[in-house]
Amino acid sequence: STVEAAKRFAAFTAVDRHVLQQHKIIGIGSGSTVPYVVERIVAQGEDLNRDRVFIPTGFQSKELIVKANLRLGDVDQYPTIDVTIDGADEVDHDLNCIKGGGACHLREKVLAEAAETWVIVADYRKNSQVLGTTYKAGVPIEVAPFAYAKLLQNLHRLGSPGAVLRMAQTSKAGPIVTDNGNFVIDAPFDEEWMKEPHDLLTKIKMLTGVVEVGLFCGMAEAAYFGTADGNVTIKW
Ligand code: DER
Repeated sequence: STVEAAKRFAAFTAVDRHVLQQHKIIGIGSGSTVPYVVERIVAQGEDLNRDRVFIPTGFQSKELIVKANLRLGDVDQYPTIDVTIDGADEVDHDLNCIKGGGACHLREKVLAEAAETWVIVADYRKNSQVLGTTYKAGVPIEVAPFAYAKLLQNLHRLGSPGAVLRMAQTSKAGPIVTDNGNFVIDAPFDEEWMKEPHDLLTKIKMLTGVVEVGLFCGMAEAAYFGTADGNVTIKW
């Protein structure tokens, strides 16, 4: 499909430009675009990859690394990472992102912060001006399970009357549980709020029981978007 081809081209372009010979510690994000990142890194050859270690951003990311026979490392062994490549749910004109559609944003943000260079790869659907325009499910917020009911009340009061606990739709009764054993609340905010994502991030982060917020502000070096006509758009 054009979306898959767009993801693949974005991932290949970003790897070719940002995963260079001298890079030894490489962070691998989560979602459906990063498998193409791993594919392109594997294609760089065993000689290069033998001296590298790959840091996952969750269970799915770890499986990708292991299945590709790449060397697995952990962020506590390698607190500084040369480059991390990850997906996003939406990216605004300033490279601020909504992340957490896959409920992996706590470890993703740890690796984004630990990376000298953090690069986003996505298809054209994620390329936006103001957050919330295309990704309408709300800001993903990882929360401590015993605090979720209080947090829903506080988020409703803060400005998200539509905030809800993320329920598993299929194959599990009850709420989604993250790799860290936490719940996720999806909190939609109106455009006024989403025009100031850093301010919104701070306000949400301060609420008791919040573990991490799926707003990544001022962290990305560049964003690569595969386009529907087989090209790539780059924001930096
Ligand atoms: O949850 C996330 O932030 C993931 O990176 C994910 O949402 C990225 O989306 P993708 O599956 O379209 O790459």
